Amino acid sequence: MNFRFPENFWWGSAASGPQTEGAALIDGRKQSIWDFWYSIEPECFHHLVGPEHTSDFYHRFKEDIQLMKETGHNTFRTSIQWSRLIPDGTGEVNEKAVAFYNQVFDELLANDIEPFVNLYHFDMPMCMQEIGGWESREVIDAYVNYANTCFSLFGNRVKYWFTFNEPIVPVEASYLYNWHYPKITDFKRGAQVAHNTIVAHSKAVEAFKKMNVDGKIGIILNLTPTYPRSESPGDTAAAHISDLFFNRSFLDPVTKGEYPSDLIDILIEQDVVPTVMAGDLEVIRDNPIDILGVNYYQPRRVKEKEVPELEGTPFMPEHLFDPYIMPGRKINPHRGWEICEEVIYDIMVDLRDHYGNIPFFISENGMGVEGEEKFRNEEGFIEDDYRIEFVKEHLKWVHKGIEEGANCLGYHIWTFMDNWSWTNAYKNRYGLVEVDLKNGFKRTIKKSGRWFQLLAEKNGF
Ligand code: BGP
Repeated sequence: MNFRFPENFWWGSAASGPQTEGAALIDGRKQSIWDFWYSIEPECFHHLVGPEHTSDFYHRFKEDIQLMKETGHNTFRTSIQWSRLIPDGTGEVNEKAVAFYNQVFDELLANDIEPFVNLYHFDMPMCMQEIGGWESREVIDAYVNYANTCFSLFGNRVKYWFTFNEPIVPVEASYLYNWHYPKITDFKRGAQVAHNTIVAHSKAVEAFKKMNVDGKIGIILNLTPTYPRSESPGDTAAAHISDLFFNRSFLDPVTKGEYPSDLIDILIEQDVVPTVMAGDLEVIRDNPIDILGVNYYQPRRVKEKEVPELEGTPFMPEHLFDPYIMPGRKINPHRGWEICEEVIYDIMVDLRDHYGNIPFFISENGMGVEGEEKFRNEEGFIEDDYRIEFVKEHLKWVHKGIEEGANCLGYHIWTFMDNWSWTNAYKNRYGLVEVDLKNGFKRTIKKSGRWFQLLAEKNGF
């Protein structure tokens, strides 16, 4: 074996409630923005497939947890759906949801799989969106109440908590680039959403600490390190700015308790500073996380802005740099994302050297592929050697980072079983386990799932 990992390393996968539970409006759950958006614009979703079924984990979690065992999991992350637990956003708790999540956590624990629980995975309850979503202070309070409810209901079973998954994605997708509902394109409103999300996060961490829950709390960030086209001052300045917007905007406040000062300078200069209420900066300062989840898929490459924006165009970060496509880059054609394995090591070194060597784990990394059924072998399972290679090549760099002192505690693949991926629906498959939509969501372990079991058993490869 060439790559042995530290003892008690976390091997497992990540998923989310909205992408796997199905049972959309069953047992008291109410709409999230996804259910609502699908009801008004189904054409925005690949093959018109919406969030109503999504793999049916709600009914099949026992079978699924057995498959997690068979694929070597010692840990598994999913998320609680706010719209299931507290269907009206605030107020009454849905007892059927409590029973469901308790059964899931108990079943995981009974199978020696540690549950990691995330509280928010892009899934704003529709009733909360109607009162302003993350632009509203009321929604911050409602979220903190929801988080508190989760800690007190499940804190006896769950020891690893995460406030948000990729909180920058709703900012980008719903407030800057017109990808997701409510499709607003307004930087200042996006900045408000980002700030309010960080306040909500910090208040949830504060509540967790006050409650003295026996466990750790953190956040999951998608880090997309930025590389300049060249070492020229213009290109490196462009990369620095992009890094401020897309990585350090969230990473710095949740770990160091403050926003990068040069990011604030840019917002002031562009006249897009969000409203900051009394006490916000203090709550951010006083509540650093215990643990960080790092989702890594792709780097970001930029170059100096070539043609300046027209005077008066509403501000966007891309006014300060241009995207750069590196010649000869390796790409996953199904998703359009660059594959660059060593970037995962650069993230680890950055966390080691600039973020106090904070404990972290790779909380998502994976490869979405369309049309996987063509790789089915005679025995009936999918031979996804490309996925095994993808994971191995990333793990080599993770191993090197650990050897050089980075504080990495585990590796979670995205994802356990093929699932519904937002507007891409079931287009690209990421699972260790196939979900056959034509055969009642039948589950079959792929070659990568079998390989992952050996990886976890041997604690290396
Ligand atoms: C991450 C999200 C996941 C998952 C994954 C794959 O950004 O946390 O929810 O969807 O990306 O991306 P996609 O589904 O867009 O292919």
